[in-house]
Amino acid sequence: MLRSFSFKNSLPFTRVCSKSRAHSTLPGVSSSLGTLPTTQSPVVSKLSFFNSVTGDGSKIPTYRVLDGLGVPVEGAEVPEISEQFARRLYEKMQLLPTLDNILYNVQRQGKISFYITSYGEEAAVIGSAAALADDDEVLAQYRESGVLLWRGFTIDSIMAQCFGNHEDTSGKGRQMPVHFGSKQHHFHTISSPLATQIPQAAGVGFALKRDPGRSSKNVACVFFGEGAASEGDFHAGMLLASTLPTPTLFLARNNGFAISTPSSQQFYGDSLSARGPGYGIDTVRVDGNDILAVINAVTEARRRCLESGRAVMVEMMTYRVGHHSTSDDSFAYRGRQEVENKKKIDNPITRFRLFMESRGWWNETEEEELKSRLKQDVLKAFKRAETLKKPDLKELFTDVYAEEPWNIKEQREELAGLLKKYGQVWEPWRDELKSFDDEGKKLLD
Ligand SMILES: Cc1ncc(C[n+]2csc(CCOP(=O)(O)OP(=O)(O)O)c2C)c(N)n1
Ligand SMILES: [Mg+2]
Repeated sequence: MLRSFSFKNSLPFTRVCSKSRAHSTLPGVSSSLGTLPTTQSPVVSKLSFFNSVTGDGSKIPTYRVLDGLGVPVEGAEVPEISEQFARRLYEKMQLLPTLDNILYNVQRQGKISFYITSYGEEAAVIGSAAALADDDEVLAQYRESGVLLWRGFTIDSIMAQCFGNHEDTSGKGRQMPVHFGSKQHHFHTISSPLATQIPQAAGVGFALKRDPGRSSKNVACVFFGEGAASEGDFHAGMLLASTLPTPTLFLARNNGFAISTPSSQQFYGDSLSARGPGYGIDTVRVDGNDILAVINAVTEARRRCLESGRAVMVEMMTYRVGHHSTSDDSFAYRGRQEVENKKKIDNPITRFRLFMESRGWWNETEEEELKSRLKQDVLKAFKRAETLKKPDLKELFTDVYAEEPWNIKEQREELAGLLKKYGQVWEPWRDELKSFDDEGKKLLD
């Protein structure tokens, strides 16, 4: 077990022992008055309010392994990773901005409708993925495609989903770009309404607990932003997971913004970490731009989750360097200089690269080779994806219901009628129909 950082699961006047909860009193307060009959709460005679998890009013600390220049901080335990593993981490971190750069521009060219980048959050996402088992169930928000990449989801599959072509086997082209899902990779399909994945994850944790083949083997891991944590669903999910209890791992990406709303307007207390102990959940705050800190924290959090069968939370402090999405211009609400500074001072990729260089595991030539290879791979996949046809048009009406309801039938028949009438005579439709595998013909059967 790691000793150099601690999880919090108590208010100031209690201490958590490894198995049972022992309670001492606030400094200077006598506990000789015993406890209430209904709880273990010690009775005191001094009126005292509290508003801090640390007890002394200080902020919950942030766990770090590497400093901003990739040098281990004093007393830190560097996880024992091999050169090969470090290279895999680095390559996947670099793949994210390569994909983001190209797909952002592809959206700007009007070839896909939407895109969301992971800029600045590469360590939080790849580090978490690396600390999980590949068959842990992941319920993501939308900025975590790196988990899929870590698990072997291919660049072609990323493109297929974004273009909605017939290789998008999970969504069959019916989802917005970035709404990835893959049963094979234990990655539940992203849903746009914020925070819905959080109570769902508590339920997935419950299902795992009830499955003899997977209980004590897998966790349900849920990613969410600090903005999503302002939704009621966050609290419902935390409560459910902590009381049932279920092995649910809460991974919060605190990246400073919910579109244009800064995190300072999301909470008044000590951010998300302060909420964990309120639900009796072991919690730790970590530097989310330090991949080694993320790996240590998530590894230990997952271990606790499995050992106790209870929820655990990790809050990863990071910064959203990119715009919220292709529908946003973040310079309307934050300064360019602030973003430029963050890119330089706290860059998660540079930090890890410097660490690797200090071990003799990386150099300038390899850096250039990797970047050029990744760019070629992504461009090749993009060019291929845009030539592939979309799934059959009739797939638009399938899969949601076991039996087709009357309103879907009505819509399907209406479209079939319009296609019969205009499909071959109206040029825009004739051209558009060619982009589907069945050219719309199966709808007319
Ligand atoms: C219920 C709901 N309300 C609003 C939105 C619009 N929306 C999409 S993303 C977002 C911000 C979420 O911020 P955060 O959870 O911090 O995640 P981040 O984008 O920073 O990764 C909002 C408000 C939505 N998708 N769903
Ligand atoms: Mg955010």
